[in-house]
Amino acid sequence: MLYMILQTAAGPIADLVLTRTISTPKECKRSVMRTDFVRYHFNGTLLDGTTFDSSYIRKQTQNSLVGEGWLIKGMDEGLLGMCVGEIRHIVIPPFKAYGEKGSGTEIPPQATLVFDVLLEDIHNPKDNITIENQVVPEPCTRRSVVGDYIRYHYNGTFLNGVTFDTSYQRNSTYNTYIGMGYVIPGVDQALLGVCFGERRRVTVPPHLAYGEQGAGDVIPPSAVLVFDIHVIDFHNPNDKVEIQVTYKPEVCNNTTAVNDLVHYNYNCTLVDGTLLFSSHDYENIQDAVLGADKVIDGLDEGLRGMCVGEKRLVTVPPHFGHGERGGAGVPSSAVLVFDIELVSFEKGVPPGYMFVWLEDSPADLFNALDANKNGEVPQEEFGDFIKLQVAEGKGRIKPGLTMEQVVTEMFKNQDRNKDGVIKAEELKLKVEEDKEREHTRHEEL
Ligand SMILES: [Ca+2]
Ligand SMILES: [Ca+2]
Repeated sequence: MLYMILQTAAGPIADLVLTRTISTPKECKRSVMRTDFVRYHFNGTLLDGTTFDSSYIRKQTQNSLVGEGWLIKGMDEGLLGMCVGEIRHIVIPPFKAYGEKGSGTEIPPQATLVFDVLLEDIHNPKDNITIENQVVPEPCTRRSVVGDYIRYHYNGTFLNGVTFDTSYQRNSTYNTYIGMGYVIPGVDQALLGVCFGERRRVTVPPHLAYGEQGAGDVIPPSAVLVFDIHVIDFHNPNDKVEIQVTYKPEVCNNTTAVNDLVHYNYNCTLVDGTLLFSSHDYENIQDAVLGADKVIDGLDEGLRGMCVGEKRLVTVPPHFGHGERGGAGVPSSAVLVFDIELVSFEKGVPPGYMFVWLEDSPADLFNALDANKNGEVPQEEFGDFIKLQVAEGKGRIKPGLTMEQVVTEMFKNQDRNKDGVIKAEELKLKVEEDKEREHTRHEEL
């Protein structure tokens, strides 16, 4: 009845749009200005309470530019200054609504219109993305660039706070290349220049998100999207294994190389420090023959050139680790950090060898083997010879095996007719065997 009185009162008050805020949100970072684009819900009634239109009945928001003549004059005015989440009661005199003619069958001539408006969304067509709530971990030694591959978690909401999608529910990160159009432009932009572990909130206007079309049932047309992003890690497909020496003993004469048997301790974490594996999980110290595909390529590389007691942080991009598929306990495309310590190592021999000479082998090897010069070499004589070479530093056996295992294996190979002794015509160096095999292969070709 109050409005009846106002409407019939004399003077300019009849031309005024009356607004009354019913409810305001706790936070209001932005309010409606001319040229903004808004999405709102409304109930429109006549003064007698008859509903003439309702966005709730239509089940979609009213979407419009403000102050550009898309709406009736009274609504263009009445929406100004509203915040997302605000509910406003707006009373519009006929002069600023449909005037003397009314509209269709619903709105009679000279009708004052009453709207209850809930503002859902606001942006300006000139908006870019905005980034706020940034938390950047220290130190940040690297920032993402175009072409990097990133893993991140996100929570996606509308401006009204309603979540439309979240990676947390899926329990795995969202992974994508950056700046290559695989995600909406606003997010592509927001993922640039981030650090490992960084958190940021990005607000994306619809023209940098899903536009006027929206996306399926999930994103309404012209919706502003807010993403709370948590960067887990990123890498570039060109990244190499990164080795940082954290401790180097003063004396460092011998260093590890391919074929060596290394004994090491390690902790393997994600870049955020989440522990995945540790050598402390095992009873025995970890060992591996370098270059023998025993460990992932990145760790193999990180263990080379180390001296005993040295410590390193080795950062392994996924293409030198467990790749896009991940592995047991390793997320797909994850960057791994190994904190390693070399405990000891034994110099190795090339693949296929049991023993290598560290200096020239004797000119007449059989004669050297046949210590008692009886023309044949049983296993014991053979074993004594190999032990002597190792003791004198002239040769080296395959690490990880006992001398007995090596001698037995070598003897078996040389005693070709299996009569328990090696004769001069049986004896052949592995190098010569390999040459012969190579030769045969070529002849076959
Ligand atoms: Ca002999
Ligand atoms: Ca024999």
